[in-house]
Amino acid sequence: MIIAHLSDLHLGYRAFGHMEQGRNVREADVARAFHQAIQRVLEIAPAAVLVAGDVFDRPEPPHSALVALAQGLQTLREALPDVPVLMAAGARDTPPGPADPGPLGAFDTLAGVEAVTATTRSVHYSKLNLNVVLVPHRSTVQGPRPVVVPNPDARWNVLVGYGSVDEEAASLLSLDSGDWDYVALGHEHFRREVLPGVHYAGALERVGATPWEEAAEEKGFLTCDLESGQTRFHPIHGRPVVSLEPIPFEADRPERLRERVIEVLGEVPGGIEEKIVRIRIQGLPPGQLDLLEGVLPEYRRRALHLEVQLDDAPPLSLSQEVKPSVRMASRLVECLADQSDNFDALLELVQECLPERRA
Ligand SMILES: [Mn+2]
Repeated sequence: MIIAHLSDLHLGYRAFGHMEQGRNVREADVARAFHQAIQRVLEIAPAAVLVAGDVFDRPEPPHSALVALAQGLQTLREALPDVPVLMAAGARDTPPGPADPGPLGAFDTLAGVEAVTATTRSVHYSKLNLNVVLVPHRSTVQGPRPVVVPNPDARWNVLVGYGSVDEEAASLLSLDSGDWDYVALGHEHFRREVLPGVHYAGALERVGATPWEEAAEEKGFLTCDLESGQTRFHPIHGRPVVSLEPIPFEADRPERLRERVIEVLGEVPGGIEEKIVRIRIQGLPPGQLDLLEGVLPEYRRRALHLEVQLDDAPPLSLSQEVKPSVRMASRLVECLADQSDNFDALLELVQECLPERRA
């Protein structure tokens, strides 16, 4: 039996202020990624579809985001009428008012759709012999910690939760991974297996504040075959994000900066057109930004977004003379490898290497 696990859709996300036909381009990208995922889910035809939170980008999403979700659910329900869709609200779906269910609450009324926004809910599908426990964000931050236990009468037990599960006191969800056939998590935007069978699917698009950090990571969703425990990643192709290698500013050749920027931007495979691009310059004093005057507008027109980040100059390379600690450590390693050495010899070595002792 295959289940699909999506998370962090962030419908209604907007960024960079670019509009196309009256709509924020990034919002349209995020909706497109969601619809792409739905199409892929239809091909897979899983037994259940799980969405582990941050369905919306904020608790008051634009109406267009509500429409995008409604359309996605409608497509799923029409093509796969027997496949339940189970969603747990994330922090982004949860308004501060404790009695306010937030936008996801409206979707809980639909047949075949569970949209849990406040307290933990356990749903049993006897035909599938499947039990799903849904833990929304609010239940992990309000009142006593939710009790999450599998249903011993079900063949398959799956948990859908939002938050952190690492073995730290601050983690929001405590669970024994051995109790579950699969744990579908939301909150982290990078795909990651926390423990065997416990997964973050990651976001479908690069919706974080620093998309550059996710430039090299493929986005998408997961499926799991509960019989074999095998998971599979299904990539979704969102808007390309390009993070360019930093350009060091050469104070003695300031005119070189212009050339380097043009070179680096020109070398992006496939061009920078319609991409989200970051260029970093190391060691350029902000007062000298006018060195780039006239260079950037053309690239800004071509890219969807061009971010110029000024970094501190990299630290000077270590002095030629190896630092005492490094010297000491390497000598210690040598010394320990030679088992004939005794404690006195080690002590002598350490003293010899300490800076005070050096002539
Ligand atoms: Mn998120």
